[in-house]
Amino acid sequence: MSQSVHVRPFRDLLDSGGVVEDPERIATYTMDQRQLFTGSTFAVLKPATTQQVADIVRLAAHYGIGIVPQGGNTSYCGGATPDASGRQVIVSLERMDRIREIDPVSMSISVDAGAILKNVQDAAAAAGLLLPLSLGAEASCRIGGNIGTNAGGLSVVRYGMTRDLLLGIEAVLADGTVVSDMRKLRKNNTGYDVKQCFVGSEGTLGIVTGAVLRLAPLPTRRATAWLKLAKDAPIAELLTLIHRESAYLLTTFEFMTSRSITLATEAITDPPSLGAGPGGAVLVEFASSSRHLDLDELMEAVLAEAIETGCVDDALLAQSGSQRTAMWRLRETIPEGEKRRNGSVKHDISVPLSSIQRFLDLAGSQVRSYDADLELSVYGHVGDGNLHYNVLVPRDVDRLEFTKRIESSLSLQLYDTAAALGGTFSAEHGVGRFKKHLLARYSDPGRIAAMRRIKTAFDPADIMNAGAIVCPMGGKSAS
Ligand code: FAD
Ligand code: 2HG
Ligand code: ZN
Repeated sequence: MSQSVHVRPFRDLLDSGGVVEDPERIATYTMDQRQLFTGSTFAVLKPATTQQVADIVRLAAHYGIGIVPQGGNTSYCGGATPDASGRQVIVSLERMDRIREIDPVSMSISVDAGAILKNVQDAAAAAGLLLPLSLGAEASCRIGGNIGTNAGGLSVVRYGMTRDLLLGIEAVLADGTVVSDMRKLRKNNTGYDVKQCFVGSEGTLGIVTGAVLRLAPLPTRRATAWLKLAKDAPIAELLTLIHRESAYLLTTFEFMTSRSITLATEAITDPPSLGAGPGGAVLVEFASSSRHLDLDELMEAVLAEAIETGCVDDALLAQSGSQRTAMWRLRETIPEGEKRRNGSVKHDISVPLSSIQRFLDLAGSQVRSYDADLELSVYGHVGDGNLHYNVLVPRDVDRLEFTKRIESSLSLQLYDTAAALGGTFSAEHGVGRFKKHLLARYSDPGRIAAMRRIKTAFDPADIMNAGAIVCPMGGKSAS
């Protein structure tokens, strides 16, 4: 089928703003966030309503055209990128970005799936509430993408991942059926929890068009501290102490090695000089909506106890909003710092918290014996047992070649180690196209069989994001 034959039926369905055919504009949608792979498509479709999404899906199914849903295209595993066949169309939700309703009493917000995360946070804040999902890409990623990847981020230790925030959903299935379940109920045990099927499904089961998200009281008090860790500080024990003593007010526990901090520092024009101890640094935050609590006092007491244990060499409690912002900026700029250098080979691993130190020790020796000259940038959401154990691409080498080499050798050793400790090769970034082979390598066959049955039930013809995660039963390969 020629390109124009592909696109014609969609042109009839959407207004002119709803079909992008210009190759230059298309190119901005077909390259993945890490610039590792460029796919191909004949058009980007931008529906404005759920009905249009359903019509697109029906047409695509009729013509045997594949669909790749896309939000902000900030994901790391190539799940939002079409394959090279040119037979998949991108459906971008960017025109569906409305805040539908805020219910301050039920503490919920209903939105279109194309709403930008930051805009949803702001709308909630304007109503005195918090959408407790926060990540470095929040100014570009969209709620449908957050649901598609089950995004985690910087406050999971207190509020959980996207999965934990989802109360209701609206989605279009692979045959155009609309699932309309935009309820804000906290309790609803009426059979299978269908909305949860879409969480982490990376566009392979349907297109999410709307969501109801759980909100929390907006913190009015915060205490933010930068802890410099002693050599070989037992991070999990430090976390346990801080968690226990924080009266459930701990919202963030972010670990950073000094190399990661330096990378961020180099990427900031006027960087704060916070530094790290020999064991790295941790950003800790307590937050509360109560005006009756003195969080600084609580944090000071907790930090004093942490210093007494010998885990922490030194701690700085933010004395002003700008000091707090500077601490956060340093943490959030690490991915940008890596990118500016020449990128990194990313390992988004998680292990049970009790094994985090063991992972760091074992992985460190694996890297040293693989190539003692390799540089690492290790940081992450240790409060959730999640480390970004990234290998920096040397400045003077070809990034793609280096990435390929590391991913086919050292990465597997690191993932083996995580797996042996009961961990995983993808904590929060998903599987997409890039990590499909890892799913086959590390997942229990029964689990993969169950996933393939779910895929088959939702999308037997493999219309929805074929090539990501798993294929249906009877498809080309085991996963
Ligand atoms: P996209 O990249 O557009 O899509 C992601 C997947 O979801 C794709 O498979 C796509 O097909 C599918 N999808 C998109 N929209 C829909 C829809 N409406 N219906 C069904 N499927 C859909 N991630 C974290 O978890 N934690 C972090 O801390 C974090 N920090 C980041 C920091 C930076 C600087 C960057 C660049 C990325 C970061 N990410 C992080 C990764 C990324 O931002 C998240 O995965 C995010 O949830 C992706 O949202 P998106 O809208 O960009 O989705
Ligand atoms: C973060 O925690 C993101 O900042 C990005 O998940 C991780 O770039 C990375 O490896
Ligand atoms: Zn992360």
